[in-house]
Amino acid sequence: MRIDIVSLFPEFVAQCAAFGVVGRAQERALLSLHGWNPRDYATGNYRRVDDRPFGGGPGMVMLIDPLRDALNAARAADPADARVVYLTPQGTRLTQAKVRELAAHPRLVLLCGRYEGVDERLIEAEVDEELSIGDYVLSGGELAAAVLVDAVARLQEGALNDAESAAQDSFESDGLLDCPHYTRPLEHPLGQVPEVLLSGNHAQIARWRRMESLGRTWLRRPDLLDEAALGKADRALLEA
Ligand code: 6GU
Repeated sequence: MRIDIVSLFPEFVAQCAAFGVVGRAQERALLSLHGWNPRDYATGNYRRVDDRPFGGGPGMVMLIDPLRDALNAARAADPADARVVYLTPQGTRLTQAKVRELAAHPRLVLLCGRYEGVDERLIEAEVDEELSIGDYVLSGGELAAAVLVDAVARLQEGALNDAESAAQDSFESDGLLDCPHYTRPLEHPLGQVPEVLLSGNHAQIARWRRMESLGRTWLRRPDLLDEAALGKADRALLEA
């Protein structure tokens, strides 16, 4: 998968993607990242990329042309049809379902705004989809782009090692929160390891983990239970 980042700070997103699973995905050529800076397409002595908003008010708005030229340069760099995503708090909320959908595209262009926003005409003309990563304000789209890059990279076939993939399957497929995990040492001043995990009884262990997942989801994120893939046995536990 190829992802192009259009941003005043493309190196920032690249740095976020240099480590761990995402860095490895790049080493394995499952992901390639390319940055495009609107500043490089700005004209005039000052290389302006923003200006004051019509109608007045605080802050600056990003100019159409430098962004559009950077976007077109990104598009022209590869013939595959790119899905253009603008990261903005006005977008629809990013979910794992959306991540899965985007991860299946061979090519994404991520547009990061800075300042108070981007001229709306550019968004209307060039953007396929607007996404937000949550209900809080970031000073630019770069961190959101980095979040999206990480989430789609780890879904590329071969990005995760076997153990990571297995963990991913059990958690991601049913939409519940993960259960608690423990490792050595068995005895520790901070507490005990639940007995069942030492039993060697795999059916009991699976049942315990399922109960923990259901319980945590019920306590912490009851909203997820409406969408979760629950079986009859799960429903019986929750409704008891
Ligand atoms: Cl995508 N951009 C900005 N600037 N702030 C955000 C966001 C995006 N998602 C949540 N907050």
